[in-house]
Amino acid sequence: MTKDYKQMWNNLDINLEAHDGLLAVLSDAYQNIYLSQNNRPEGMKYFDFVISEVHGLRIEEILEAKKERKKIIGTFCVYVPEELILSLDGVCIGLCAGAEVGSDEAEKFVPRNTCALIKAFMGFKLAGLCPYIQTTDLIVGETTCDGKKKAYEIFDEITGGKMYVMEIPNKKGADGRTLWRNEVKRFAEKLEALAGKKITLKKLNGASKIVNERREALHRLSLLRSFDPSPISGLDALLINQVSFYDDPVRFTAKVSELCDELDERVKEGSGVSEKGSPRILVSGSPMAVPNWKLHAIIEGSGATVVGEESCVGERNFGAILDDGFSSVEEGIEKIAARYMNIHCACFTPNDERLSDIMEMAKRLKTDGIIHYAIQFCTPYMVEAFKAKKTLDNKGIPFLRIETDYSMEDMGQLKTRVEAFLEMTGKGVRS
Ligand code: BJ8
Repeated sequence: MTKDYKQMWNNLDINLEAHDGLLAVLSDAYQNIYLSQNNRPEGMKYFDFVISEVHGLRIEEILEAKKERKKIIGTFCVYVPEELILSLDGVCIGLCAGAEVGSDEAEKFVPRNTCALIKAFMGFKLAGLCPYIQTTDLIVGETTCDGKKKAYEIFDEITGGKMYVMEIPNKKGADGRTLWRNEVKRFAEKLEALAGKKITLKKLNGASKIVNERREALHRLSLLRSFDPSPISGLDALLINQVSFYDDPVRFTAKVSELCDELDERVKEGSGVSEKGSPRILVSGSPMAVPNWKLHAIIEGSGATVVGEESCVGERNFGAILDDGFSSVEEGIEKIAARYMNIHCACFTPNDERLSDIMEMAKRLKTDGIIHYAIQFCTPYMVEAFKAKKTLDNKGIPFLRIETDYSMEDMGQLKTRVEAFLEMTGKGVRS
């Protein structure tokens, strides 16, 4: 950290002692997992810096924005339309949910067999460890999986009534789309009431451009990973996708674009993070919120490269580009609603589009195998894995199903399974 933020954290009611412990663990993990990698692109220095300041400088920036009367909106899902938040000069932040913290406190409110992501967002708040939650004016939930939608009722009480829940349909038919369009309108009205101003066409077009440019930069990064050798590790690409949820979007896009220029050069030189011909793995499934780096660390520690994430912290977040350049706010809201319905979360039924996305990515990224990742007790992804496996088995693409949580206890067992899987792909384990 560039300076001492204790006073700021204290003002935000952070549990200083526990928070110091969390930052120490995070820093060690980062050192071991990230900074020990070979041949990292220079452009990763910016993202290393962002992570080192994850609860420092970025929080300071958000508090500055609050002083300028900007509203801080916390989110947990890629269905929340960021364009609307930015069009009212708000700041959109994906909240902390990727580490095993405050589980004991969380389990006083939710059953033990709740997914780690839900327990983590409750645990971060209950243990006083997330400065982002403390800065929020509104926290937006969604009726996606049952665990989340019921946990939000409790979270509303815990956060003193900050929750606002968007209703997401279960099916994408005409009725579902109408419901969703109305929800997007209702959300726009909620934000307008909070900000005390109206969304203008100019602002909505400007905000849509900012978010689309970030999507395009992340898409460019994704395309660069299709080269062999990949010019960037899966761990680094995952980190960039994680950072996209809380960094300033304009600055973030500029930094990803700079990094991609460097990666272009690497591709021309044939230089990468692994030997040409190393196993290439697509990870598909539940989202991996920061600092959940466990599976990528195991896969890449076994000599393979993760070349893509069919995940909300990955392709599902940036894959669909918004048809922007609206001629009215109403048209903008229609198109925004339509764009978000193109995200293929396992919470929908049927969800065959996700299977097509996996196939498309497997082909584009020239993958040797797919590792399906479900957070333990995440029913939508655990169940959908069966269909995904059947589809990929039929195409002869190796497929491994993994269910795990945020603890490190099963690291050895997972490594053995991943190594056996890499052998099965015909590429074997390289170290
Ligand atoms: S669009 S994946 S971000 S809901 S891991 S809490 S699903 S039990 S996070 Fe998600 Fe939006 Fe869908 Fe994406 Fe429930 Fe599963 Fe836990 Fe999950």
